[in-house]
Amino acid sequence: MQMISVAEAASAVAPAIPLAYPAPYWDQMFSIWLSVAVGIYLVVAVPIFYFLYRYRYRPATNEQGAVEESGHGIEVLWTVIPLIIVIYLAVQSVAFYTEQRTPPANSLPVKAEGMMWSWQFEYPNGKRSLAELYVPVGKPVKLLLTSKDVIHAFHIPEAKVMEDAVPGRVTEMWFQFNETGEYRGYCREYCGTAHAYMLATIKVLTAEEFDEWLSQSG
Ligand SMILES: [Cu+2]
Repeated sequence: MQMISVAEAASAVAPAIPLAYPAPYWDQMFSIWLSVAVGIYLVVAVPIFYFLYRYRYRPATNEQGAVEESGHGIEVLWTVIPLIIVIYLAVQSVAFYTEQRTPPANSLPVKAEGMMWSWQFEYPNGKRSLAELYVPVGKPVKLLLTSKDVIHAFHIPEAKVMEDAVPGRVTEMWFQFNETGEYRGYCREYCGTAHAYMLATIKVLTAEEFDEWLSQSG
């Protein structure tokens, strides 16, 4: 029960409506791992300093350390407790990872093709855009990535998501913005001279604006 309350505490800290998904899954996972790590650190480090002082060297009184004969109980305890913690972290991580990697069923599929040195996007009705990715607010978007030449990677810092764009292969990632505005997508795999300028502007529109943009012949 102690373990679950750590997760609950971490999720309670996250803002009600985050700017972009799947960022909160990473943030929650980070909070959980940090809480567990700090807890373990305190359990280990605080007694170390106490024992350093408690059993410090004193001439003539304790020059020979006592031999402690302890039962199996303590060994079982320090094996079972870490085992439970590790199993908890593994199960929790797989759950968050699965959510971060699995596009929701109602995702808008958009093809993204990387090339030296730009991004081209193609929407379900065949409309294309270059270096500008138009998406509706509050709706998950599934990017189907590939590349025309070398390996690139598409990265959206606000959504804390990144995926390689590999020639001859289709990879996928998903994200969702909950506020309209303009955000940046970056190429995050070094791909040559103009790699640093291989950006995409993500234009997050209202649903109406997006439908209107999509229906205009471009
Ligand atoms: Cu690139």
